Amino acid sequence: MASNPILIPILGDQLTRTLASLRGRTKNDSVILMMEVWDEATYVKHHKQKIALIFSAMRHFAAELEEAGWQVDYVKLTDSDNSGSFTGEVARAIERHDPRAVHVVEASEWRVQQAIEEWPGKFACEVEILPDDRFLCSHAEFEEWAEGRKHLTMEHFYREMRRKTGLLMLDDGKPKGGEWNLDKQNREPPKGDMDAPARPKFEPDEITREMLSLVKDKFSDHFGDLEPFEWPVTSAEAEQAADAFFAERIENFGPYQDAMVFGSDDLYHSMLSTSINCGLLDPIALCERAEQAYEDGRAPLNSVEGFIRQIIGWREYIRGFYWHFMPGLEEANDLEATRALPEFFWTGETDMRCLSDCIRSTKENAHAHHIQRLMVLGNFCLLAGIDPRAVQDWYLAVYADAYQWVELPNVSSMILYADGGALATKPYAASGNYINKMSDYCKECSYSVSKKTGDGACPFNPLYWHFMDRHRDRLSSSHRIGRIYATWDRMGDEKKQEYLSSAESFLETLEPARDGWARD
Ligand code: FAD
Ligand code: DLZ
Ligand code: SF4
Repeated sequence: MASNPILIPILGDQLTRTLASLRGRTKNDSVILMMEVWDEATYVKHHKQKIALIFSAMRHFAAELEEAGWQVDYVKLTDSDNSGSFTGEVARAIERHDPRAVHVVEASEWRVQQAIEEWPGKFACEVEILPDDRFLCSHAEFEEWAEGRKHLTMEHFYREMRRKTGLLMLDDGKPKGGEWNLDKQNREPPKGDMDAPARPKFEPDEITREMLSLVKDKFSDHFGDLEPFEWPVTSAEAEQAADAFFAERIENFGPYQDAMVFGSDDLYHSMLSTSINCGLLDPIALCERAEQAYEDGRAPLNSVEGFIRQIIGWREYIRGFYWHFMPGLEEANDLEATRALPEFFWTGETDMRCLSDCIRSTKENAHAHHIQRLMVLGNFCLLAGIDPRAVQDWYLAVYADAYQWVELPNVSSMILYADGGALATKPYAASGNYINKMSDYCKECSYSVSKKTGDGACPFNPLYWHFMDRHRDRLSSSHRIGRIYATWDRMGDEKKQEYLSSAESFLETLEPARDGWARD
């Protein structure tokens, strides 16, 4: 290399060939730095598959860059001098390469971005922090949109993103099909024989097998099954997974988005979040493919609009929301929930069939689909009043697609209403009735979903009213909830007391999780 190079650190969720820090650089004026570091692998005790996935994807990405002629300085977890942190490793790389500047793309997470922002003061060379333009909406654009709004309504943001991208838009500025949002068509309960085509599973190659051994050796006390390990770990594999989704599952994605079937973990979901979030897939390109499926007559508008809304609506909104409310969001606990997370969240050992199936899928796949995360696991945490910090740690640790920027607003704001309604206008609270309507869980559960109180009653039933009753002062002002309190008020005192004491008896049976599951 003729003169001092540019040092380009690439983090584990920045595995994108068109990353801003790589654009415009030449292969002989830059050194790429990738770092497996203990801090990242253990700030929560991530699911074993999540660590194997990130490390394997990082090593594959480094190998591809090298193959293309880039100089990559790759620090392995087990290198004897590894300092264990991004900052420590950049400092060591500066000593090795004497760069004229460090060019890094901003971190997706607050914790890491705080560390990066200290680099200019710490290092002698120039440090340039570039915006992550893999997201559609920049921080400044979100702030501009949020400015002066009483409520940050996702639907309004989503329409802006539709206009900005032109996705599913007509030339006259109207939405294709005449409506912006077809969610009402996307609430079909499961059919008797839901036989969704299986997603492609990827056989571990030599690099992945090495990572599986590493995880077995170093992270055996972390939650979750390591094998079978079937995630895509390269952009080529991730594209294959996307091809299969667009060929076989998008058609039914919309209608069955909220359906749950015992033992069926993927249904018609894309299963692409792990690849999108670490940078192997371009989210906007996926939306364009979805629109093409509609134009070609291969998928109905409700499926395509639903998919596009999840990505340019929810995913982008959640990211903007995170940066808007951090750092306070981590501490938010508007409903003053203090109960410990139950031990069964880590073991799956509960007689509640819905919860045990969602936790089984989480343990086996490092994945559960959205409605399981929201209306089974999340609903339980909300109704039982579990401490938001414990719930955050659990969701961040157990899902292979979890990074704090996307996990925290979904947990704190969407499921726990811990931010007092900044995201949702009312809590996503439901009794067993909802789960029974949208799944086949209840048929063979040892609890009875139709029984409201007492022995054998579905615990969600009394928990629902216990939640509503204990938060009445806080929630009754919402016009969307008034009807529910009217129902409660029509019940006699005796019935109300039965609900409350059933819920309390159930809550007393919950064994708190032992220390050490989520953090050392
Ligand atoms: P699909 O159902 O196929 O949806 C397509 C894509 O839309 C997803 O891949 C994802 O990129 C995006 N998407 C959908 N819903 C959301 C959402 N609410 N927020 C952001 N993006 C969304 N998603 C994560 O990527 N990481 C997380 O850590 C995460 N934690 C969650 C925690 C809770 C409590 C809840 C309720 C949801 C969470 N989600 C999270 C959102 C959603 O559950 C997952 O994105 C989805 O299950 C991933 O599976 P899929 O790729 O098959 O998604
Ligand atoms: C999730 C994760 C893990 C487990 N390990 C690493 C790592 O060792 N090196 C790395 O660069 N990234 C890792 N990641 C992803 C990072 O946590 C993620 O890129 C940042 O937190 C984003 O802010
Ligand atoms: Fe879950 Fe209640 Fe149905 Fe059992 S009866 S599966 S606990 S909702």
